[in-house]
Amino acid sequence: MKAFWLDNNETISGKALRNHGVEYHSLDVHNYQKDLDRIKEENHYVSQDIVELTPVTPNLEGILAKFDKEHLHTDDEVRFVLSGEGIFDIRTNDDRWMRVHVSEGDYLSVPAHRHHRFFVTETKNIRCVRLFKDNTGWTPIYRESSAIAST
Ligand code: LAC
Ligand code: NI
Repeated sequence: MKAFWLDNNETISGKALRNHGVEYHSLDVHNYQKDLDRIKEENHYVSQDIVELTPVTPNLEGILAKFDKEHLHTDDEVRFVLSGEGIFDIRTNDDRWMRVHVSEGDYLSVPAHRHHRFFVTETKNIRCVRLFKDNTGWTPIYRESSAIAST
């Protein structure tokens, strides 16, 4: 994990991420289920699946075009990266952007109702475990001003 402020490039530690409400851990990709089970119990996450994006994912560009617009969810956005890498931009409560590069072993939870956006890197490859609090679906709510407030 490597995180920094988009407005001044200063580094953000895992502890600082947590202070801004973004849970971060480093877990073993070869032995993670016990840790995830504990996290699920503590945070009332009840379901788990795996999501993967690769250069041959059907409609990859269409999918990425949804993720890279600033949006929020009514559930936490929980991702544990099994392989590949990605970039999360996450707003603080006072609207600063934190840029978080995640790769193998990184566990990240963007709190519910927090604006964020997501990009893949040049490799266009990421495989993640997702955790959810309920099974009602995963619908992004786009920020109205997203088109003009993207920086
Ligand atoms: C999502 C991410 C990628 O909504 O922000 O699934
Ligand atoms: Ni999202």
